[in-house]
Amino acid sequence: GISFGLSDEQRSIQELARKFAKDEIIPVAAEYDRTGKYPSDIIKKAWELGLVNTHIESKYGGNELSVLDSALITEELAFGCTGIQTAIEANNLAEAPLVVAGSDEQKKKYLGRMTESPLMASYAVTEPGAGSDVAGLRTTAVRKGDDWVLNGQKMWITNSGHANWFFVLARTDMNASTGKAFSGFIVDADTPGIQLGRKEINMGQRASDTRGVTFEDVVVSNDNLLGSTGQGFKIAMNAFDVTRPLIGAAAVGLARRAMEEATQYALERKTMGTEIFNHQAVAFMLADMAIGIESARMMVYRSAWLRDHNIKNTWHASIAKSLASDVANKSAADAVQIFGGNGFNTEYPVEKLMRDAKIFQIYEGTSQVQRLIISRGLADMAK
Ligand code: CO8
Ligand code: FAD
Repeated sequence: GISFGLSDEQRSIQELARKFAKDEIIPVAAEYDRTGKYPSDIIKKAWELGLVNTHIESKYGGNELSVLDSALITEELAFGCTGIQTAIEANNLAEAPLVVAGSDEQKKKYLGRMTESPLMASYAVTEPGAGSDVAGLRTTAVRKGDDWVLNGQKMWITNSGHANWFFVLARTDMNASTGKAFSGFIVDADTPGIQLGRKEINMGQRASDTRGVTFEDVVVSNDNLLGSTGQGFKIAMNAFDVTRPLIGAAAVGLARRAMEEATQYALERKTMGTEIFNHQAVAFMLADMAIGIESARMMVYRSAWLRDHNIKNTWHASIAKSLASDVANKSAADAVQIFGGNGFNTEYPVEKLMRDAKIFQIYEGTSQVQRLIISRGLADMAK
């Protein structure tokens, strides 16, 4: 049957992450945003508490948390700062292709090392010429004896300046259909031929590290091919089934922060002889935030739960991700509105929330791509 309750263990994970956000992230978030400094020290502390790499199996040293458990952590970290949370979450994304398709040897080697020390990893799919259209990727991998040789350029790769290894999607067949034309590789970051671009200066989530990465005659052993040749596109998509619910959870965390900041402010700020909370136009903006947050969180939990029960969740993950992203953007923009002039100023926390929120509608599949997946699902159901 349906239960909306969290177990004692889930509540304690949530509490741990909430306390971590309060003590370690919130006090320094504005500073990391201002400087764009990479939060290695915070990530290390989070790693020590088991808040990073949450879904690695216990036999490789991980906590083997479910997607739903991970969502609880993600929402709390994002409440603190989504720039820092994205840096942490990008490890889960990079690891997801290994979790879904890695061999025991590959998992032991590459997931095992993530649990032994606080390393970072990156998921390198997007290119300068192809983001939404993954089938349009131009990076190639050509077989040479026991190795593959990779050439191409990736763009917007989170954590890449600090990554120990990359998941890389490359075309291995020029003629095959999308589902068979690509292969996924694990590539050590110190392999000759890899060149990192500069840290990009982004609108928000500025503590996170995003760069272009060039692969020039990068030799990768066939041992590092994930699954079999031609499976890469499906592996890359399947990884999103794990991580899109978590992007939704992060967006919910940001929206909740906006709601709590704006509620507090509205209860204190006075105009026309009363707290602005008593003006219905203001109170109803807060009510709309609550409606959005509660609904989006339910979809996040549902899409995560489906995945945890081995039920295909692609459609629900897209609904959760797009709904939560839109809720985060509306909530953050309305929080700025409620703060009035102060909302527009960096001395107050909400302008950062508005800048940070925008990327949720872009990365891990834009809001349009999510609607493409959702509408295609409707057509399939109607057939
Ligand atoms: N699971 C398994 N297989 C799948 C899935 C899936 N979820 N989805 C599609 N497939 C299969 C299809 O069944 C099909 O198989 P077959 O050929 O056997 O019939 C094959 O893959 C091709 O599928 P489509 O025909 O649907 O392919 P399209 O070319 O039409 O493309 C999309 C589909 C949906 C448009 C796809 O290209 C897409 O998802 N685009 C968006 C890309 C994206 O999300 N990029 C994100 C990059 S990562 C990122 O942004 C990280 C941000 C930082 C995060 C850090 C953490 C916070
Ligand atoms: P485009 O695909 O060119 O899209 C441009 C516009 O057209 C968008 O509004 C889009 O929704 C719309 N559009 C495109 N196709 C369609 C369609 N068929 N129907 C309707 N509308 C459409 N990628 C990684 O691989 N790894 C990462 O770690 C990573 N991290 C990122 C971090 C940041 C900060 C950013 C900005 C991006 C990151 N990305 C990463 C890339 C991200 O996933 C892409 O930017 C995103 O998928 C969109 O691709 P694009 O930028 O090429 O836009």
